[in-house]
Amino acid sequence: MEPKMRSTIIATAACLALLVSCGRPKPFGPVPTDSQLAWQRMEINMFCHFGPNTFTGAEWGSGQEDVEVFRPTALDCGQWVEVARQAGMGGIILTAKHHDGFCLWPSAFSTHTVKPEGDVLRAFTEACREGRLKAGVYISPWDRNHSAYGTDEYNTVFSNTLQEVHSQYGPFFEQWFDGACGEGPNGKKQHYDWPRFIQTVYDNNPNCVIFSDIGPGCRWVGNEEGHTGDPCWSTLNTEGATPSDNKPQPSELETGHQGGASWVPAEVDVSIRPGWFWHADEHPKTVDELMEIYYNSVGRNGLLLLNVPPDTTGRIPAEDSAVLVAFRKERDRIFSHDLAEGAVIEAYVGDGIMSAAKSRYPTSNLTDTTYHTYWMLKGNDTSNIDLKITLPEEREFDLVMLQEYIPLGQRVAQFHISYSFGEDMGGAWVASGTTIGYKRIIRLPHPIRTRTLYITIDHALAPPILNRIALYNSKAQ
Ligand code: FUL
Repeated sequence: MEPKMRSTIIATAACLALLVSCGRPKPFGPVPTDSQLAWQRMEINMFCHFGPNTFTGAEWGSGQEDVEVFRPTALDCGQWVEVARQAGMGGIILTAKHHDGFCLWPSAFSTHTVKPEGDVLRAFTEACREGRLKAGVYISPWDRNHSAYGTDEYNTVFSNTLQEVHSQYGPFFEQWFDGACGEGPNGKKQHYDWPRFIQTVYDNNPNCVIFSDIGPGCRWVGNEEGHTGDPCWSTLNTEGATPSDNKPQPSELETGHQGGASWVPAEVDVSIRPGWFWHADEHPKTVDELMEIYYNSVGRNGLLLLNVPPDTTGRIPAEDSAVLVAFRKERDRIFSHDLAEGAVIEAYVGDGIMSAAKSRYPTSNLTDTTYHTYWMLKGNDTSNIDLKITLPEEREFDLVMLQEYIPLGQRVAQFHISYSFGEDMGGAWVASGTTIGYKRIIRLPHPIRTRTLYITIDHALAPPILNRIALYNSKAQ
C-alpha cells in the first residue's frame, strides 16, 4: 500500500475512534479492564484440586508426604478439558501447588515435586491449548514443606516459583492466591510480600486476572458455599488492606463496597463435592443444588468457579461429569428461549404521573444480543425510572434477567419489578432487587402471565446504563 494512502486510512480510523469515544457516556467510578471484562463474561470456570491429598484423603497435607504417594494411574488432562467444555465452561484453574508445597511441575525451587517425566502442569497447559480452553493456575503461598517458609528468604523463593511457572508454562488467564497462611518450621508466620508476588505475575503477563482475598483482578466472595452477597458490588475499597491477614470482613467481601475505589469483582469458589480434593466416600452435588448455586453466583453478579476434583486415576469421575452435563442441559433448556423477544420497551421517568422520557440510546438495545449496545436516558435521572416492556402477546415466565453495561461502571442500587394483569390495569409488584452489575437473574416468587412488565429503577448511583433484559420460563420444555 502507498504510504500516503496508509496514513490517510490511519487518520480516518483515528477520527472515527475519536468520534465514537466522544459520543460514549462517561464511565462512572472504577470500571473493569479488558481482561476483567473478558473474565466476567466467562461466567463459569472449573477448578481442579489435584495433588498428594487426592491419594492420602487429606484436605490440607502436612508437606511431609512421600512424593511417591502422588501416582495417577491414567492421567488424562484432555478429559478434564472435554468435561469442562461439555459443561459450558471456558477455563480451568489447576492447583499446581497446594499448602503441602508439592509442585505438579518439576520446580527448580523445591525438592517436593513431580519428576520431570510426570509434569502434570505441562500436560494440563497443553491439553487446554489443544482444546482451546483457557488455563489458570493456583499456586499456594502457604508451603508446609519448604524449609525457608517463615523467613524473608521464602518471599524470594515464592517469587522465583511464580516467575518460573508464568514464564515457562503461561500465559495463564488467572492466577489464584489462596488466603491460607500458617507457621513455618521456625514457628513463625510468614509475612508475604504481596506487592512483589503480584508484580512478578504482571511482569510475565499483564493481562492475567489475579485472584486473592482482595484482588487486584478479582476477589474472594467471603464464603465457600456458592453465593455472593446481596447486594453484590464489583467495587471494593482495598486501600490499607492485604490478603489473608488484613482483609475486609467476609460479609464485606460478599457484598463489596458501594462506591468502592477499585473494580474487584467477586469470584464464587465452591466445590461440587463436600471436599476440595477427591475422596472415595464423597459424592457430587445434584443438578438442583448446582442450579441454586448458579442463580446465587452468576445470577448475582459473580463468576462461578466450580471445583471438580480428579480422582486417583487422574480423571474426573463419571458421576461428576454426568452431573455437569445435566447442569449444562438444564441451563440450556431454561435460557435458550428468551421470552422478551419481539418486545417493545418504553422508558418513563418521574414520581406519580409518569412522563415518557427521551432515550440517548434506544431501548431496542435491551433486547438485542449484542453485548456492546446499551440503553441510556438522555437526562441525568437516577431514580424512579420505569422500563415498560410490552410483549407481542401474553407470555408466562418466572425469571427476569438484567444486565448493566459494566464497561461504563456499576450503577443500579435498587430496583423492582411489577406487571399488569390486563390492558391499562396498572402494575402489581412482584419482586425487588438491589444491585444488577454484570448479570442479575431474579427468580419471581411465582410464574406470571402477562403482556406488560415494568422494571423500575428506584435508585442508581449515576444514570443507569443497561444492555440486556431477558425473560425466561424455568418450567419450559
Ligand atoms: C483455601 C484452601 O485452604 C483450601 O484448601 C482450598 O484450596 C480453597 C479453594 O482455598 O484457601
